[in-house]
Amino acid sequence: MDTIEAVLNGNKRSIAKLITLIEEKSHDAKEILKKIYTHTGKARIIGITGAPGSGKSSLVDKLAKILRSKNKKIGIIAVDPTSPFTGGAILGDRIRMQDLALDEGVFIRSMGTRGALGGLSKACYDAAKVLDASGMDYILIETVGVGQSEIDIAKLADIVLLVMVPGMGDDVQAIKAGIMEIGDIFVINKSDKDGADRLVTEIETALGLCFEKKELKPPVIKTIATEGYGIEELVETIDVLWEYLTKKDYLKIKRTNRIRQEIIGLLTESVLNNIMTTYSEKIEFLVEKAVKRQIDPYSAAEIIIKEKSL
Ligand SMILES: Nc1nc2c(ncn2[C@@H]2O[C@H](COP(=O)(O)OP(=O)(O)O)[C@@H](O)[C@H]2O)c(=O)[nH]1
Ligand SMILES: [Mg+2]
Repeated sequence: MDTIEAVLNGNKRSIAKLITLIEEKSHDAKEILKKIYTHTGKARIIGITGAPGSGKSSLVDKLAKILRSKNKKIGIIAVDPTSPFTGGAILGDRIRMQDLALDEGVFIRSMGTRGALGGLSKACYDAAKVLDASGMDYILIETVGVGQSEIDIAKLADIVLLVMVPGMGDDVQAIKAGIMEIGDIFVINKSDKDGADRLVTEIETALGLCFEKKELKPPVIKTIATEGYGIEELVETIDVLWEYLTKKDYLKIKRTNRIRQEIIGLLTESVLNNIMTTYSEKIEFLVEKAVKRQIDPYSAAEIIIKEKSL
């Protein structure tokens, strides 16, 4: 069980290997994850989401550098819906983050979204656990904002930074689409462009309506990631929000929901797998019958459930 020791000691090669095992859904990975679980729960998991090109990677890079100057250990996971080896954006990220990658206190990994329904995969969730157990103080998870992944990141992260840029035209739509609800902090990046102040006002107005009765309205921070402007303020805002979430037990509630969802998800997967393997022929037989309208789908499902006597 050297791997466990090495991972807990923050050995980057062992961490990388374990994440690969997780991606391959290896049985060993599951056994190791069981054993390291008690060492998780200390890292602050920060999700960074927003449209492609909004500057998420640039922000992550600058955030990581400031956190490093405070001697914090950082894990970075870049989730991309395309293969990590074909995406030009990821290549760009690699080059940009090269100096970070050489830093002993930083671990960077890009992961695909395969596995989950177009969203953040279970593997990403487990990889975050590995980084957490390995002693990272912060885990920054960047996801391309294309629908389901934003919702998933909100479930996975303790704090979600929603990145928006002025002049994209889709900002108001995002507000309408309810994506606003997942942001704990709104980052208006590319504030060097026209319309940044107008976007801030628009978002603050929308948030004012959403959060009328709630205690804490999500802060809105202007940044220029390429120049490092606003990043110190962003780090401070994250810290203040962290204190608040901890003091009010909100963090505990959020994490409790996350763990409950995980257990229910595992149960669902296991029960379903079990049924599918044991009753695949019977299910096919019932499918044929339902196609011929000799049985309805409800009764078909009930027959299987009764056989299984769940
Ligand atoms: N003008 C300006 N450009 C930026 C800013 N932040 C990032 N960029 C540029 O926007 C492009 C996309 O940035 P990237 O971080 O890869 O975005 P991502 O796709 O959201 O990860 C890059 O060319 C960056 O240099 C900013 O604050 N202002
Ligand atoms: Mg990126």
